[in-house]
Amino acid sequence: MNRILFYLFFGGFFLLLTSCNEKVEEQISKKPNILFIMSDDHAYQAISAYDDQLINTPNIDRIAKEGMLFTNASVTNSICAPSRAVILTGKHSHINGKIDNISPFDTTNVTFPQLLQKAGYQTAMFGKLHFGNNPKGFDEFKILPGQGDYYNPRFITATGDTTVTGYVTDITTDLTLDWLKNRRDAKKPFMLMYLHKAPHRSWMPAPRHYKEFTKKNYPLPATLFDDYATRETTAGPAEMNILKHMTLRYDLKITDAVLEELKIEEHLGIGGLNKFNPEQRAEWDKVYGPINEAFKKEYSNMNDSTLMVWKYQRYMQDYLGTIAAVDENVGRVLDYLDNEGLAENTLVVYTSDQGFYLGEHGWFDKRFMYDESFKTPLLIKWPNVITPGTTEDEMVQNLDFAQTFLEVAGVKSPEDMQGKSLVPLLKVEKEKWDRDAVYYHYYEYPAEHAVKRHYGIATKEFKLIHFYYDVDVWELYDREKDPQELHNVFDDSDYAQVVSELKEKLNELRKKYKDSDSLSNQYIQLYKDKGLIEE
Ligand code: SGN
Ligand code: CA
Repeated sequence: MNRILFYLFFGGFFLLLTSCNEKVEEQISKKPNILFIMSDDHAYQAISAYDDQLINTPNIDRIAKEGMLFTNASVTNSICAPSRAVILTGKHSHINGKIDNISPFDTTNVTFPQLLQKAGYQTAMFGKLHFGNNPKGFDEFKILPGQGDYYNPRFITATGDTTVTGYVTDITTDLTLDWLKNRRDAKKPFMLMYLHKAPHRSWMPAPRHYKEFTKKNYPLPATLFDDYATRETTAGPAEMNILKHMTLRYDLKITDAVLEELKIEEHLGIGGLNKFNPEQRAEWDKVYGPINEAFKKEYSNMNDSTLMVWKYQRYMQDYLGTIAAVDENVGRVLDYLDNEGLAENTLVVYTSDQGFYLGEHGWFDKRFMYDESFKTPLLIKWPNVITPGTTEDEMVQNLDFAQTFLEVAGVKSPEDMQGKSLVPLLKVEKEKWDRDAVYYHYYEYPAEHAVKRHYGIATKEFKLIHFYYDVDVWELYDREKDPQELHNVFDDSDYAQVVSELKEKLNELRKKYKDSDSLSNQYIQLYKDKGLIEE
């Protein structure tokens, strides 16, 4: 009797597993739609699915609730246009050639949208690309020129430019929904890139969020007053400290009149404020006027420490204010997919072009291989494939998107793409994921924010970084013991063995990805040729 029960139970369990797997395979074979949502500079610390201390983002969180939250997603080069080039080509910056924001993207590169378009996908892109040229492989695109504007933005289209009155996050979404509603061919699968400018500097929220966010006070990050000990020549010289480098006028919206009265001189202009029409300006002044008045009164009593805290709070109010609109608009698009019955067969990704410092190490901006800018948010939902509410801690990178989307669409990836499809991780039954280290290389120096050139390797336990060009400095972080990366233990004899093993592993990765000192030198020469650095 017991034996019969045993066979019945395990037989049933086996049948259930087989039918689950069949369902997953059936769904995968369906050629799903792909919706790729990316914002610009959106720190994972500012998504409540990761951390709810700063802001509530219920709509972005929905993607994790219905799908998967990646806790170890990183970029290969933490800066805007290079990250986008890596995403589109599936190749590291040193191979696709887009090492920084300065040079235009080489359009002879093959990108995954071109391959999907050839395979019968409809393709469209709306929002920020930041390439210096138009994207290839898209049936339709409306993109912002360069960084684009928060208010009344101009868009580049295949048939000419158009300027739209309003707020960029709302407009990018309107354009996206308009395409889905009116120009999508229901007979074909689609791949849609919906790319927000927000929350990029200079952090200008939508009018409906001015009041709520400027009233808030945020918890101070533990490393706000980092003194950069053990990182004196690398983190130390970076020009992205909130106290020293964040500007009152451009970043924190203190007016010329107030600055003049306080005898504060600043070189950066008024940014997006000059794009307002009179009605928009009036709405802005109603809320930001009193902030200016209060600052005028308080300024003379401030010391470095109180000014740092004041600046941090102002920074967070505006940065997070812009995210509120991103979250609402992501909700609009998800609702549309749900209501039209499209959600069932659509894979949705939410990510950022890189992470961002929200006061950690005293900083704003990104670029470093330290966690807050190296890691990036990643949430994916794919009904009937991903088990809702899953958390995934394997090491994945923006390098992996191209091959993931190609596999999802049943298209073979070109041999020279360098990532790895995430599909095995997305399936209910995980196949083996044999990556235990990732590679990183940042180039844009000398340049704004003064973050030195560096490359490195990260495993779950350690991070080894080499800063070069005008320094020759190695750093090692014990990620488990020192998650805030405050103690460079490269010279600590206890870690000698780790250093030697990681150096070897780093060399292997550099070989595998075809990076080398001679390539680094060629990219330095490029800066010399362009007159960006002196011979
Ligand atoms: C602008 C910003 C920088 C930022 C870069 C790159 N300065 O130059 O703070 O690091 O963009 O950002 S600003 O004065 O123009 O706002 S990226 O996301 O496009 O790479
Ligand atoms: Ca960016």
